[in-house]
Amino acid sequence: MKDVGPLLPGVNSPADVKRLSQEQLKQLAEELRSKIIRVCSIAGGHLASSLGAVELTVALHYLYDTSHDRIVWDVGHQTYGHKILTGRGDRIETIRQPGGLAGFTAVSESEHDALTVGHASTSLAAALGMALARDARQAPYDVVAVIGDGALTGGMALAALNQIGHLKPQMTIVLNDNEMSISENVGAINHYMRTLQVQPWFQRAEDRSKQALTRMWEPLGEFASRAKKATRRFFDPASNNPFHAMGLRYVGPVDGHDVDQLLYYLDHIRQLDGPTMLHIVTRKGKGYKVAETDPIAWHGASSFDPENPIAKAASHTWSKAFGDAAGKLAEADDRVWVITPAMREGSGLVEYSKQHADRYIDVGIAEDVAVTVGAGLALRGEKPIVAIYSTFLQRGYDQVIHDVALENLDVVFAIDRAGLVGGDGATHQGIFDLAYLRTVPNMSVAMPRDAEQMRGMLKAALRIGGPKAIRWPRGSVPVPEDLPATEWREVEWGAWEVLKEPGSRDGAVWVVGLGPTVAYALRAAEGRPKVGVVDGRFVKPLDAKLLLDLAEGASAIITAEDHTVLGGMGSAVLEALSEGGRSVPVVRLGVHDTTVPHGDPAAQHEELGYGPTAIGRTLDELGAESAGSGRAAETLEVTR
Ligand SMILES: Cc1ncc(C[n+]2csc(CCOP(=O)(O)OP(=O)(O)O)c2C)c(N)n1
Repeated sequence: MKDVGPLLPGVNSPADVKRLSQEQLKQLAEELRSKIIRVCSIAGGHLASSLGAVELTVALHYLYDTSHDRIVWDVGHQTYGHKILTGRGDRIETIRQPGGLAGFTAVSESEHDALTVGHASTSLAAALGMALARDARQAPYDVVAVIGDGALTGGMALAALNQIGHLKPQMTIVLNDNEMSISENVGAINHYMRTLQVQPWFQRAEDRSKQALTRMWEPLGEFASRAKKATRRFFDPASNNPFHAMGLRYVGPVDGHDVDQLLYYLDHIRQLDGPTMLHIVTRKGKGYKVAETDPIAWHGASSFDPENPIAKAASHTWSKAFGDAAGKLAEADDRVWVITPAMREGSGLVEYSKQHADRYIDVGIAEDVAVTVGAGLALRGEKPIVAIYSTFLQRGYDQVIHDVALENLDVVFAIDRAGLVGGDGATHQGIFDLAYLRTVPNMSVAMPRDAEQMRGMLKAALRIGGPKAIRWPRGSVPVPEDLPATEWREVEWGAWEVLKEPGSRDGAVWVVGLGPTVAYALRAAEGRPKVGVVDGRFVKPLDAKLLLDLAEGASAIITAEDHTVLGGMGSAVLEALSEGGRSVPVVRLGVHDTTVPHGDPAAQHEELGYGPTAIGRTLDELGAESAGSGRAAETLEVTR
């Protein structure tokens, strides 16, 4: 078969993929790979995972028709190839950019995206639901779930397998095993999968597998006894195979970069009854040397020069400041532990994990487990810090209430990525945690405005005890002085801080900021004598005494937060004013009951009305103009 030039420009839909010959698919996969590298080099993205799934993507689109068949990609971060093959090639360069394609699959983006995702481990449950719906309506479509070995560590995925093996609908589960989560994968199933690949019978069985597979749907009686044995071994390789034990047919492991093999197995499996797991082995970053060598650095890449690729690592981030702080706290107290649900790199814990390996736990993508392991440690007198992203703590909410808060246990929640997060978009926005945490009895919720305060809060939280949540945003922060934890100044728990006094408190407009909005408020208040600025760094316990003092004589209070206003800091302020019997107009700035897509956070803060310019506009509306602007104070209108 001779090449017919570049294929990708002529492939704008799955129908175009199907028009190619099977021999051309390898070339299509390579072209897809080059395009993904180029796209990620421009603006970054989930490079390594998408490269590893290229052959699988091509094979799936060759066999299935995603305008009606449902392919449910777990997390959805590996779908750059899928997006290109499903009519989005012309916009793929906009991925994760403001107004561009989403970084994950999204039902609202394309009919070819079966599920809106971003969080891991949901594919199997969703695919089960789809298969049940199909069977209830006797509809003629196929359901395929694609899940990585990392995502399989999530309890949701395992619980869904349990149901799938019980209900046994026809479906294919592709287990894309590259031995990696973002960092090296963890857990007992992961270990089991490693042993599976080195068993000598596997090599022999793989050689015989095609023959065995062909015979799968022959009447059982026709099986020759040798073929029967080979089939059994390949399909259910060991009696203790956990997937087999859960009621699934298991096939594999198979080379996930061999399009012919993938087509062969996928095509046969879809003709079998019930659920079948096809275990494929792939290499994360496949086909791009740097990404293959260092898939951790290239999991989520920043822009790079494709000729001279160097993975950029941000240096002075909040995450790094936390990791350093955790290391110092663990040095000072041997009861301090750090638990991460599969986010070692993102949470700044690489150094910590080496220095304090005996008090570091990566539980896999299992946020619920992270929280309750913390509870267990605390019950035995240890001092756990659960390091977790705001958006992922949503997965551990019941555990926060039920396992930690009810007994007022000493668990510190170190919450990263609080606020808008940028390219990851709607599924990852950390804008709900204040609301869901401050309603929990015994829980404290705080947000530092700089890394020194973060350290002071962590230190105080560990000393005081009880459930304490400390949150910070994504992004950079100046590095604080390098001091041992014993020399850090604790932040007074529950105390707000006045950062700018107005000319007179009488008739003043106060802006209460939180984290990044503190700096915004200070900027907006510059040159405005009527305006005072407060750091509302404790949302719970709120500094009600100071708040009520400030409210006395104030003409208005503005709260600004990188969070939904429903249940957030502004709501807490309103509640405290109401309970304290103070009546003062309050304008709450923040996210107003809406989803927020991917974008540039600073620009979005302005658009959503709580960036520095937007706060300034609100101050103008409230009659708190700059000195000398000459505009008279107008009737107060609380518009937001
Ligand atoms: C609930 C949840 N926790 C954490 C993450 C962050 N995360 C994104 S991808 C990923 C690793 C997934 O590994 P795997 O499923 O094996 O896919 P691979 O990238 O290796 O192809 C993690 C931990 C997430 N998306 N969702």
